[in-house]
Amino acid sequence: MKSVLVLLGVLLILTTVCEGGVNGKGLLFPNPSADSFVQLFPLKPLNLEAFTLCMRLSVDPNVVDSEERETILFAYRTQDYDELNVWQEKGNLSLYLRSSSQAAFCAVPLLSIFRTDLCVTWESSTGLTAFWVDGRRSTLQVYRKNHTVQSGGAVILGQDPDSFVGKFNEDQSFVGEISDVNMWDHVLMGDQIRNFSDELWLGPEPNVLDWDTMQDEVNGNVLVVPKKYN
Ligand SMILES: *[C@@H]1O[C@H](CO)[C@@H](O)[C@H](O)[C@H]1NC(C)=O
Ligand SMILES: *[C@@H]1O[C@H](CO)[C@@H](O)[C@H](O)[C@H]1NC(C)=O
Ligand SMILES: *[C@@H]1O[C@H](CO)[C@@H](O)[C@H](O)[C@H]1NC(C)=O
Ligand SMILES: [Ca+2]
Repeated sequence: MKSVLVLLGVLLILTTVCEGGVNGKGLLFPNPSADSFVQLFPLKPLNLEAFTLCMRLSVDPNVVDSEERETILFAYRTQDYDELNVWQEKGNLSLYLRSSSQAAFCAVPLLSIFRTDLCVTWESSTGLTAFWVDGRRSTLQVYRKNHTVQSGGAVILGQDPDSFVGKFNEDQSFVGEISDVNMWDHVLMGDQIRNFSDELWLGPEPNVLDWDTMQDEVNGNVLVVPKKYN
């Protein structure tokens, strides 16, 4: 019993639940790891027929841009599936919807030591998929037409879970900074996405993931970067 209590105490110290969210701050994943991650708690279940997912990213290019590496940028996994994952891998950005093998690939410039504003948009009715890098849109692709993203998963930054919030792999971990992870349940207009990139955001308020208000849970060696570094 005593050792259980000690273990519980250690777990409590390792896990910081931030009520009220990261509130505009950033997250620094300083080195590759198999146990540092941040779980985000969405405002509503992710059963989605369309989405816009945006975030700001800078990376350690010596690690993340090495030719053979796959680096997870965003993971949403249910018990059984990689439901919505975004990667940088072998020179492309990629979006996987309920698959670990079939993706929409996009050969945009690699992430760098300076901040990149990245948005991914997808809609079921047409399958149209785009990657937006610093407000510039990639060529549209058709991917997973008539698919629906399913609820019941966990949103994780920093690690790729191969099971529900588990089975992480250091070689796929994120190394760098992430902030402003926001998600809407529809495809925003190009002007709105460009304004996200220019930090002239006028709305609409994110209704699936809201970086300023959602709850999060920081695990392991992840630093919360004060707002003054924005
Ligand atoms: C990434 O892009 C390059 C160039 O467009 C392509 O040759 C390569 O096969 C792509 N990698 C993957 C994993 O699709
Ligand atoms: C779209 O998906 C729904 C649900 O999976 C299915 O019932 C329907 O037949 C599909 N429609 C087309 C046009 O594939
Ligand atoms: C984008 O920002 C500009 C400048 O603040 C504003 O005039 C414009 O209405 C915005 N566009 C959208 C679609 O929010
Ligand atoms: Ca994995």
